[in-house]
Formats: sequence, C-alpha cells, structure tokens
Amino acid sequence: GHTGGVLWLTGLSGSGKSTLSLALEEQLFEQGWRTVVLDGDRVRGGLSSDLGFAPEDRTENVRRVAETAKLLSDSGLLVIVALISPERSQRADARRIIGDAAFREIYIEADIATCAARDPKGLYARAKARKLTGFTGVDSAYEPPLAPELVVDTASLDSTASLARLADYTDSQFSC
Ligand code: GGZ
Repeated sequence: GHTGGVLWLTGLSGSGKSTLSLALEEQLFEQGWRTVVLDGDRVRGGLSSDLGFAPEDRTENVRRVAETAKLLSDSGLLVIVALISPERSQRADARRIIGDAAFREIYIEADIATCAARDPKGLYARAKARKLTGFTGVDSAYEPPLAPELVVDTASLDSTASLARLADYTDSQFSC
C-alpha cells in the first residue's frame, strides 16, 4: 500500500513535468495506488481560469493547488503536482500549507536551451518573437530549488530513466 503525499514537480515549461506526471500516474495505477495529477495547464482551464501569469497570479495559482493537494493527500491519495511554480517563496508556501511530512519538492531540471528546442507548443518561439511576454525563462524569472528532495535531469536522462528515478523515489517515500 501507500500513504498520502505530494510530489511537487517544479521546472521550466518544456522540462517534462506533465509527461513525467502522467507516466508516473500510469505506473502507480498499475501497482494499485490511488493517485491524482494536478497539472498547471489543466488547473488553469478551471480552478485558476481567472488567473494570468503576473507574479501575484502565479502565487495565487500555487496557493490554490497547494490547498487542493493537501485535501487530497490528507484523504490518502498520492498527489502529483506539475506546476512551474517559479519562485522559491511560492514553493515554500506550498510546503508550509501541505506540511513537511507529506511534501516532496522535485526539481525537473532541463536547461533553457533544451526546453526551447523541445518547444512542444511553440511558446518559446512566440516569447522570443515578443508575441508572448512574461514567459518563464525568457522574460520572467525561474528560481531553481536550492535544496529539493530530488532532482530529475531530463536533459541528460531519457524518458525511461527519468521515470524510473521518479518512481523509485516515490516508492522509497510513500510505500507502506
Ligand atoms: C509560463 C506559460 C505562460 C507564461 C502560458 N509563462 O508548457 P505549458 O505551457 O503547457 O505549461 C505552461 C503553463 C504554466 O502554467 P503553471 O500554472 O504551471 O505556471 S505557474 O506555476 O507559474 O503558475 C505553459 C503555459 O502555462 N504558459 N503563458 N507567460 N508558462
């Protein structure tokens, strides 16, 4: 079995947070775990549809997702959060809301050149052409975690190895 808990995946757009979240959820589901994914892109279609990408809007987005993750984690689910959550203070707030016992900060690390080369939605191209402003990593800051519980370097690991690292860590922390 497993306990409740929150895997908080932070990283740039295109670093692999969403892809890894869904792959991990699928693997855990096959092991009989009860999981939920809270992905920024999806949260912004509903729970946070009134918010944009100004720093204060991102802070509110992070707060809402952290409060939701806490409710779900407290009822025994393994919650996988995939949010850029660019500021250290935002992630510290999430940790405070959720509590140290359940919260694990996971840095999905890929340098900006790698993310911009992947550019799955063409957002980096639009940001560089100044058709999109305030884009994280281009003209809005991303503060890398200083002491994350886990780093997954998706620029050097392939998707299978990245998933294995994340899944092994999840087992080590939340199996019982
Ligand atoms: C960053 C943006 C922006 C700006 C739209 N900056 O890679 P995606 O497309 O699919 O996921 C990104 C998503 C980021 O939302 P989050 O809720 O994770 O951000 S935060 O935690 O900072 O609140 C990206 C898209 O939204 N997107 N405009 N300006 N990402």
